[in-house]
Amino acid sequence: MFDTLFTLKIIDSHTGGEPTRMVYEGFPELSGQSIQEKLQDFKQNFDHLRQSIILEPRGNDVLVGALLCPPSDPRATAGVIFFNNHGYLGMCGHGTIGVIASLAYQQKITAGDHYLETSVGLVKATLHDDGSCSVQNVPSYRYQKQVEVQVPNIGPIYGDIAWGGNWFFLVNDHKQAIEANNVEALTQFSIQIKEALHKSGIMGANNGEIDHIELFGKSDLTGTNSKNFVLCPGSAYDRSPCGTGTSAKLACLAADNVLAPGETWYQQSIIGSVFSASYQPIDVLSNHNPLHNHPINTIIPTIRGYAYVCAETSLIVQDSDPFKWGISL
Ligand code: PYC
Repeated sequence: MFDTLFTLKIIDSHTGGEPTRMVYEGFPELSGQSIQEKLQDFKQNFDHLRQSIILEPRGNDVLVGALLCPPSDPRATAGVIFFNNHGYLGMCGHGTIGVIASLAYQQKITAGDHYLETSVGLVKATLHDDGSCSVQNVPSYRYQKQVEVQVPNIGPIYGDIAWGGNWFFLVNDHKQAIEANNVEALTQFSIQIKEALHKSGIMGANNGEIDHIELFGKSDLTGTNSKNFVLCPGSAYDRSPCGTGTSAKLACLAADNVLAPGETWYQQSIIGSVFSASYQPIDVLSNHNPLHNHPINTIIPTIRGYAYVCAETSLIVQDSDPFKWGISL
């Protein structure tokens, strides 16, 4: 007898090379009204399903999961909980673009504006006629400028702490080559910074853990402003320019008065994919993020990119499978 324990229907896509696995059927109903409440239920009672969906042998360390849930906000097309090999993400820019492309593939949405409810606020995603998607992200801001962290065997590193839907430490001055053939060294360097931040007790507002490290270098593609390397929680690097990381970058550029509202910033990723991005000051738009008071210089970023659908399939988990909850080393 075939001992199927459960089956989950998924659509895989990638946004600028960074994969998203949208789970749209088969997941147990989560308790709670808001996505934040549902996230708590997911964490407490179904974390083994996160591992089964994301970890090998069904997934991999680069993958970001996006569980669709009923939204509590009547404006939203869907609620979405983002997760990866390490745990849960507040917002995910590339993941939002992936979800929109997947919903369009399923013919559940057409071109136009759509809202998604995330655990850190409502985001507006606009599917354009050319297939690209603009994400108007949650309010983003720089929390602290040029914070010093002493990194063992490296020395002092200075970076900005900014919120873009996740917490980032953004470093311009690092003497590393931001090149695709240097990702191993960049990963180790960024892990050391992250560990040093943690050991030094350096955090975002409200003790938010800084779980993304973003290094910047000169872009090598005409028309782009910058190239980045983003270390995600779980130690995989973002193949895309990172939607929340680009939002955090815009917040720093806005705070430094080097990018005007409405001006476009082209952010290149370590593998060469590009997001275009711009912002409006918070008072221009009335988005609301309940998790954060809005400090001075808060902006509403908009990130635009393309996602492509790669697979539509079912994950099958057999009860007798010794790796039914993934391989966690
Ligand atoms: O695009 O925001 C993003 C993201 C976060 C982690 C991976 N991608």
